[in-house]
Amino acid sequence: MQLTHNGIFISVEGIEGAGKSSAMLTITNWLKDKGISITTTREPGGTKIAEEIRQLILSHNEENIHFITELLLFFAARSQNIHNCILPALKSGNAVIADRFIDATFAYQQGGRGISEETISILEKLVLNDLKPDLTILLDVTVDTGMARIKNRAELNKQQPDRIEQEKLDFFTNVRNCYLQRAEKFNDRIVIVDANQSLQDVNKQLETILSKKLSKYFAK
Ligand code: Z5A
Repeated sequence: MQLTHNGIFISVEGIEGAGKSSAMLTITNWLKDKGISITTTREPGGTKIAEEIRQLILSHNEENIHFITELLLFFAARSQNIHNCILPALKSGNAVIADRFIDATFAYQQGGRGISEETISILEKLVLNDLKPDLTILLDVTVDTGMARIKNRAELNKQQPDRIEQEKLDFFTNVRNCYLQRAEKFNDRIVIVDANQSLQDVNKQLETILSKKLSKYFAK
């Protein structure tokens, strides 16, 4: 099957432990089965410089990172990702699948940190310049379930939480609520998946959404 336009841009969102990693894999395999070339990326990250900015954002520092500095760092990484990874891939006709994109900034920096929507929108306009995903999958999980999964994974891998993962439950509740509000506001683009279910059921939901939402991109 051929894409009828140059590329397709899909982002995957959700709080910690929502299951983004396995959803990325399911989406990739679904598109590959249709003969589509895939570029995967993640935010913050996706290019060498953006990955270096990621390290800076997520590591524990002696010096406090001000929330506006943090916001600018997310957008600096995103600018690199857009210009050096996402746009070239879309222009060559690939499907780009991003583990987080702009909705994460509204959810975490507006919902979590309390920065105004207007401030974030100014940077959105500057950096994205009207680029937006064709489809955003929001894996919605309760904060308790998400945190329990992360705790299990950390115990298994003997990992410490990163700088953002160590935030309190309230922070993640606000992040989740902001994601849900955006899903309501942009209901033509953002589709909610109930990620509290088993991996098998989540995958079924994903495949149904992909078939429904992406059929228009494939030639008969
Ligand atoms: N951030 C921000 O603040 N602003 C921004 O603009 C952007 C990001 C872009 C890095 O993100 C951090 O940056 C993140 C948001 C912030 N902050 N935090 N904290 P990241 O995406 O790189 O990191 P993450 O959100 O911490 O990823 P994660 O914890 O790995 O979440 P996940 O990918 O959804 O987790 P997972 O590996 O898919 O699943 C976690 C575990 O649960 C794993 O053991 C799975 O096997 C298990 N799992 C998953 N789904 C299920 C189901 N359905 N049933 C049972 N078990 C499951």
